[in-house]
Amino acid sequence: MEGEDEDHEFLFNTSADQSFNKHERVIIHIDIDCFYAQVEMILNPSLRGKPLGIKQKNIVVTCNYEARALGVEKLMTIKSALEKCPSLILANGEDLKKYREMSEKIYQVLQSYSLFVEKLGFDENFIDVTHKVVKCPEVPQVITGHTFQDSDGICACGCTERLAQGSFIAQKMRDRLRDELGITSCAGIAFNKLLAKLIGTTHKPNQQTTLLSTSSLSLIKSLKHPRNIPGIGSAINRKLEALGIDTIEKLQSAEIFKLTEALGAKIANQIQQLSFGIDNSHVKITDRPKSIGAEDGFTPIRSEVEVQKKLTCLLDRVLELVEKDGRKPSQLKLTVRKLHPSSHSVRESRQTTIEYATETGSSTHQGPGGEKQKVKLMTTLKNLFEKIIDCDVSWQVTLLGISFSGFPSSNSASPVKNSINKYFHLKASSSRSEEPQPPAKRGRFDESVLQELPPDIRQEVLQDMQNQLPSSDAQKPTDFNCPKGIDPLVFYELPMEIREELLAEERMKKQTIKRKPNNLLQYFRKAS
Ligand code: TTP
Ligand code: MG
Repeated sequence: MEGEDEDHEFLFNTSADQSFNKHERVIIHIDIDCFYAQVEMILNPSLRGKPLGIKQKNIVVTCNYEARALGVEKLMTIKSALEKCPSLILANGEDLKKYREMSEKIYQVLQSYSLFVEKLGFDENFIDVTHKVVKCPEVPQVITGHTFQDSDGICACGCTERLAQGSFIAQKMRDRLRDELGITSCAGIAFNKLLAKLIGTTHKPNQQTTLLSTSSLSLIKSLKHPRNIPGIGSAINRKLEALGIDTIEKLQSAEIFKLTEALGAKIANQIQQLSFGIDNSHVKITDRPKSIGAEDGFTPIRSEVEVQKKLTCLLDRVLELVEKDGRKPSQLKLTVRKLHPSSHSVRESRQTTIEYATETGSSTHQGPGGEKQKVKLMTTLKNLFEKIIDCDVSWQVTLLGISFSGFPSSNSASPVKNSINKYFHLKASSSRSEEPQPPAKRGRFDESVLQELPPDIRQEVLQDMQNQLPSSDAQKPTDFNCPKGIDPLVFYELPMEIREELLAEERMKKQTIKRKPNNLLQYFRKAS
């Protein structure tokens, strides 16, 4: 999202990996156009073509581009927005459920292109498509969409060709979002996350822009003030201003010891590198929590009525979190801390399977459906409590905790899992043949091992596995496995069986085995 004022955790960790200093990577940043407004227009098409604002309390958090043309801006008060545009239609945007659901669908579409998708808020995603980029000289080098280039210089490392292919992939992603979900978006394509995010905003709405690496410094300088660099929020900015640093150039030439004194070494280094457009951070695969819960500790309570009061409050809090998360849990756990007569405490938990209804009528479970569900859940909690505490003898409790888990994982059918399986199968396969292996021949891998790894290590493992994929993996066309004379991007779009057939033809040709002319190969050579 634009316009963030807080210093959030660094999205752009510049110290991550110096080997990325060249322009090896291809990163796409996708930001949905007027996100909440688009969702409202999809749900109610009669709003299309009319100026529409989405309100939360007395603020217009966003508005469609018709309203923007009439002077309405994001984060205006409703009063000023209506002064600018009296015909503005206002939709209530306080129930986030529909936006969250669309956000999830967008994420799923993007994940079908690359395992490396990092979700940022509801409507932004970074996608690393480096591994999708074909190292074939015959690939079209034309950039799809706009190009940001302020000089004639072209980098010799091959990044322009890679970015051109990235722009082609970005267009495909955006086309799919439009065709499948009816959503339009903007994309930025560059060799790092920071630059991809920045360049994507230069042509809006429903457009995409590619930044050539030779122009990255001028893009950064065009931001003018350091506060316009994503990652530099108001707190850092205040400290920079106190040092008299109010332009990008001043930040670039600032003495590092002065920056370090004010901000600490880590941030000082990071922001100075950002001011040169350097960002080596990885696209981190977005993880979701395995459980959602809350606990409450208190002075000892001894009656079931008090327990019920506490659990009702806790349940309300946790249901709100579950609702915000948007997934449907299948397990409910109660944790109780019992105070023994000898005054030592013991924690004990019990868990059970639940039927959780997602359509409860309101995001805060206040509707009739929500009330019914709460009553059912309270009964379940009471049963769990009675399994932990024998209510017939005296007892004291000093903590209660509720947690939901057993969410339908992104795991079972999602493209992520499939991709992870694929990579592990390949890695674990004893065969290092250049030929694509049928799934049955591939090794098996316990995926939980991957899930247990810390995110950074997991990222490295996945990256490493990608690097080790046999070049014949049909998902990853390279100059080695794309038949000569065929546009690899055309090749990549073909169904797997056709690709395998083409590769088989090519191999046979190489082995100079006499056979009749290859019609399939001829066809694609002509077509591309
Ligand atoms: P943005 O991507 O900043 O805005 P947008 O998608 O509406 O418009 P643009 O075409 O310029 O990208 O934010 C995404 C959604 O987040 C937005 O639709 C509404 C919501 N939002 C807030 O809830 N609070 C905020 O302060 C902002 C800026 C956005
Ligand atoms: Mg947006």
